[in-house]
Amino acid sequence: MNGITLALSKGRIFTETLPLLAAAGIVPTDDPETSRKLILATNRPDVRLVIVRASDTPTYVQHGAADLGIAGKDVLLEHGGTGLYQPLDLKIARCRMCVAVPDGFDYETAVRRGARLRVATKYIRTAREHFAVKGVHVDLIKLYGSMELAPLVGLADAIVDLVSTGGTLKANRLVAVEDIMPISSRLVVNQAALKMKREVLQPILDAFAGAVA
Ligand code: PRT
Ligand code: MG
Repeated sequence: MNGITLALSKGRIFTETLPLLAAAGIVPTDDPETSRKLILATNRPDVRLVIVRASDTPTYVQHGAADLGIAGKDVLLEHGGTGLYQPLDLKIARCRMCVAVPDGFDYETAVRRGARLRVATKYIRTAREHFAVKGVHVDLIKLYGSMELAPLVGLADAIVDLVSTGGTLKANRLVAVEDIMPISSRLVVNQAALKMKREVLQPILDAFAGAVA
């Protein structure tokens, strides 16, 4: 294909990317929230969008199935970033990566005593790194969603998860006890595509950069 393919997940990333696309003169002709199509056309015949699971975006771009994509830093850290050029923090879909425990659980004391903590998370790599640096012994339990449930039913002592409004933690009587890092979404570009398709890609990257600034 001569044109370019942009990988996006639906939901917050798609919604918050629309203004950036508009700045690059790109308007999708379908709405992924209502259409079941996974390949969406745009007003530009040389630009199409593919709708993928958020955690799959780096994989599509790494293999060149998409030339560029938009993915959360959380997702990129777990993927590792192989084969990806990451030129731009788009500052969208912002949140924080946190450690959270049930309200009343004495996390500080547990850590100080060197207790072995059971931590449930979707973000194994990030969590392993965080606790290794702190010298805290953990047993990591991989989950794919609804991490907030794990401490409530005795699967884990703590979770590592994303927090934006804090509403989900509150509703489940959990409290954030550590901030691991701020998270936002990044533009990722296939390294080979950047060389081969620079003429089409560069103006889009520039428009995104202009819209973010
Ligand atoms: O939903 P799916 O399982 O397909 O994948 P996903 O959850 O990875 O995708 P999506 O579309 O929900 O999120 C895409 C990206 O948005 C993530 O990779 C993050 O970079 C970013 N983002 C920003 C968030 C949040 N804010 C967020 N609040 N991703 C998830 N959440 C979840 C969080 O995990 C927790 O369960 O929302 C809940 C907390 O929200 P508050 O507002 O109650 O604090
Ligand atoms: Mg989600």
